[in-house]
Amino acid sequence: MSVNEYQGKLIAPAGAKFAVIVSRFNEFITSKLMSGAIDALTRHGAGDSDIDVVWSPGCFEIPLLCRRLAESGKYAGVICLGAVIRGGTEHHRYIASEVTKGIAATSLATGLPCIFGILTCDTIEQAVERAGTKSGNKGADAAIAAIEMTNLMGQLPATNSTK
Ligand code: INI
Repeated sequence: MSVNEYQGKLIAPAGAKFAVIVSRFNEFITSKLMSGAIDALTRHGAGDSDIDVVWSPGCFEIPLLCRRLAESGKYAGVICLGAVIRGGTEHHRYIASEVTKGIAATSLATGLPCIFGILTCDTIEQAVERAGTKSGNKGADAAIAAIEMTNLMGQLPATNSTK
Protein backbone atom coordinates (compact mmCIF):
# COMPACT_ATOMS: atom_id res chain seq x y z
CA MET A 1 0.00 0.00 0.00
CA SER A 2 1.40 3.41 -0.85
CA VAL A 3 0.66 6.41 1.32
CA ASN A 4 0.92 10.12 0.57
CA GLU A 5 3.89 11.48 2.43
CA TYR A 6 4.80 15.15 2.78
CA GLN A 7 8.19 16.54 3.68
CA GLY A 8 9.81 19.90 3.17
CA LYS A 9 12.68 20.24 0.73
CA LEU A 10 15.70 22.19 1.88
CA ILE A 11 15.44 24.75 -0.92
CA ALA A 12 14.14 28.25 -0.28
CA PRO A 13 11.09 28.78 -2.52
CA ALA A 14 11.82 31.41 -5.22
CA GLY A 15 11.04 34.90 -3.96
CA ALA A 16 10.33 33.73 -0.38
CA LYS A 17 11.38 36.39 2.12
CA PHE A 18 12.71 35.60 5.57
CA ALA A 19 12.95 37.79 8.64
CA VAL A 20 15.74 37.11 11.11
CA ILE A 21 15.19 38.64 14.57
CA VAL A 22 18.40 38.76 16.60
CA SER A 23 18.67 39.65 20.27
CA ARG A 24 21.38 42.22 21.05
CA PHE A 25 21.69 40.83 24.60
CA ASN A 26 24.67 38.41 24.64
CA GLU A 27 25.58 39.83 21.22
CA PHE A 28 28.93 38.03 21.29
CA ILE A 29 26.96 34.79 20.91
CA THR A 30 23.93 35.98 18.95
CA SER A 31 25.98 37.62 16.19
CA LYS A 32 27.43 34.14 15.50
CA LEU A 33 23.93 32.67 15.38
CA MET A 34 22.95 35.40 12.92
CA SER A 35 25.95 34.72 10.66
CA GLY A 36 25.12 31.00 10.72
CA ALA A 37 21.49 31.68 9.84
CA ILE A 38 22.31 34.02 6.94
CA ASP A 39 24.93 31.62 5.61
CA ALA A 40 22.46 28.71 5.74
CA LEU A 41 19.66 30.70 4.12
CA THR A 42 21.81 31.82 1.20
CA ARG A 43 23.40 28.39 0.73
CA HIS A 44 19.90 26.92 0.55
CA GLY A 45 18.80 29.29 -2.18
CA ALA A 46 17.60 32.53 -0.56
CA GLY A 47 18.89 35.75 -2.10
CA ASP A 48 20.55 38.43 0.06
CA SER A 49 17.70 40.81 -0.70
CA ASP A 50 15.19 38.20 0.53
CA ILE A 51 16.60 38.41 4.07
CA ASP A 52 15.72 41.19 6.54
CA VAL A 53 17.53 41.34 9.89
CA VAL A 54 15.80 43.01 12.84
CA TRP A 55 17.68 43.61 16.12
CA SER A 56 15.80 43.15 19.40
CA PRO A 57 17.09 44.59 22.69
CA GLY A 58 16.78 41.18 24.37
CA CYS A 59 14.94 37.88 24.07
CA PHE A 60 12.00 39.20 26.05
CA GLU A 61 11.10 41.63 23.25
CA ILE A 62 11.36 39.03 20.48
CA PRO A 63 7.71 37.84 20.58
CA LEU A 64 6.31 41.33 19.89
CA LEU A 65 8.68 41.87 16.97
CA CYS A 66 7.95 38.37 15.72
CA ARG A 67 4.23 39.05 15.79
CA ARG A 68 4.58 42.35 13.92
CA LEU A 69 6.71 40.76 11.22
CA ALA A 70 4.55 37.65 10.96
CA GLU A 71 1.40 39.76 10.59
CA SER A 72 2.99 41.98 7.92
CA GLY A 73 2.34 39.36 5.27
CA LYS A 74 5.79 40.03 3.81
CA TYR A 75 7.58 36.93 5.05
CA ALA A 76 7.45 33.19 4.43
CA GLY A 77 9.08 32.62 7.80
CA VAL A 78 10.47 34.42 10.83
CA ILE A 79 13.64 33.12 12.46
CA CYS A 80 14.14 34.17 16.08
CA LEU A 81 17.68 34.10 17.44
CA GLY A 82 18.86 34.79 20.97
CA ALA A 83 20.78 33.47 23.94
CA VAL A 84 19.43 33.16 27.45
CA ILE A 85 22.25 32.32 29.83
CA ARG A 86 21.74 31.46 33.49
CA GLY A 87 22.84 34.18 35.92
CA GLY A 88 23.00 34.37 39.68
CA THR A 89 19.22 34.64 40.06
CA GLU A 90 16.08 33.13 38.52
CA HIS A 91 15.77 36.07 36.09
CA HIS A 92 16.82 34.02 33.06
CA ARG A 93 13.99 31.52 33.66
CA TYR A 94 11.33 34.20 33.21
CA ILE A 95 12.97 35.46 30.02
CA ALA A 96 13.32 31.93 28.59
CA SER A 97 9.73 31.09 29.46
CA GLU A 98 8.27 34.24 27.87
CA VAL A 99 10.27 34.05 24.66
CA THR A 100 9.42 30.37 24.23
CA LYS A 101 5.69 30.86 24.80
CA GLY A 102 5.61 34.04 22.74
CA ILE A 103 7.22 32.57 19.64
CA ALA A 104 5.03 29.46 19.79
CA ALA A 105 1.87 31.53 20.31
CA THR A 106 2.75 33.81 17.40
CA SER A 107 3.38 30.93 15.07
CA LEU A 108 0.05 29.31 15.94
CA ALA A 109 -1.90 32.59 15.83
CA THR A 110 -0.55 33.69 12.47
CA GLY A 111 -0.09 30.31 10.78
CA LEU A 112 3.44 31.31 9.80
CA PRO A 113 6.56 29.31 10.61
CA CYS A 114 8.21 31.23 13.48
CA ILE A 115 11.37 29.38 14.34
CA PHE A 116 12.82 29.02 17.83
CA GLY A 117 16.56 29.63 17.52
CA ILE A 118 17.02 30.63 21.15
CA LEU A 119 19.86 29.10 23.14
CA THR A 120 19.00 28.37 26.78
CA CYS A 121 22.27 27.57 28.51
CA ASP A 122 23.66 27.20 32.00
CA THR A 123 27.05 28.62 31.02
CA ILE A 124 28.70 30.85 28.43
CA GLU A 125 30.80 27.85 27.39
CA GLN A 126 27.65 25.91 26.46
CA ALA A 127 26.47 28.89 24.41
CA VAL A 128 29.82 29.16 22.60
CA GLU A 129 29.66 25.45 21.77
CA ARG A 130 26.28 26.01 20.06
CA ALA A 131 27.23 29.19 18.21
CA GLY A 132 29.57 27.82 15.59
CA THR A 133 31.97 25.57 17.49
CA LYS A 134 31.72 22.03 18.96
CA SER A 135 27.97 21.56 18.72
CA GLY A 136 27.42 23.29 15.38
CA ASN A 137 25.57 26.54 14.88
CA LYS A 138 21.98 26.67 16.16
CA GLY A 139 21.34 29.77 14.05
CA ALA A 140 22.06 27.71 10.92
CA ASP A 141 19.83 24.91 12.24
CA ALA A 142 17.02 27.41 12.80
CA ALA A 143 17.38 28.78 9.26
CA ILE A 144 17.21 25.28 7.79
CA ALA A 145 14.10 24.54 9.87
CA ALA A 146 12.55 27.73 8.46
CA ILE A 147 13.25 26.63 4.90
CA GLU A 148 11.94 23.12 5.54
CA MET A 149 8.74 24.46 7.15
CA THR A 150 8.18 27.03 4.39
CA ASN A 151 8.49 24.30 1.82
CA LEU A 152 6.28 21.89 3.74
CA MET A 153 3.55 24.46 4.46
CA GLY A 154 3.44 25.20 0.73
CA GLN A 155 2.64 21.54 0.01
CA LEU A 156 -0.09 21.05 2.62
CA PRO A 157 -3.80 21.68 2.02
CA ALA A 158 -4.79 25.32 2.54
CA THR A 159 -6.38 26.25 5.84
CA ASN A 160 -10.14 26.19 6.13
CA SER A 161 -10.09 28.81 8.88
CA THR A 162 -12.38 31.82 8.43
CA LYS A 163 -10.39 34.20 10.64
N1 INI B 1 18.00 38.84 27.52
C1 INI B 1 18.52 37.85 26.78
O1 INI B 1 18.35 37.85 25.54
N2 INI B 1 19.25 36.86 27.37
C2 INI B 1 19.44 36.83 28.73
O2 INI B 1 20.15 35.90 29.20
C3 INI B 1 18.89 37.86 29.52
N3 INI B 1 19.07 37.84 30.95
O3 INI B 1 19.36 36.77 31.52
O4 INI B 1 18.93 38.85 31.62
C4 INI B 1 18.17 38.88 28.88
N4 INI B 1 17.65 39.90 29.57
C5 INI B 1 17.11 41.09 28.95
C6 INI B 1 15.64 40.93 28.56
O5 INI B 1 15.50 40.08 27.44
C7 INI B 1 14.99 42.27 28.21
O6 INI B 1 15.63 42.82 27.09
C8 INI B 1 15.03 43.29 29.37
O7 INI B 1 14.48 42.71 30.54
C9 INI B 1 14.18 44.54 29.01
O8 INI B 1 12.82 44.20 28.83
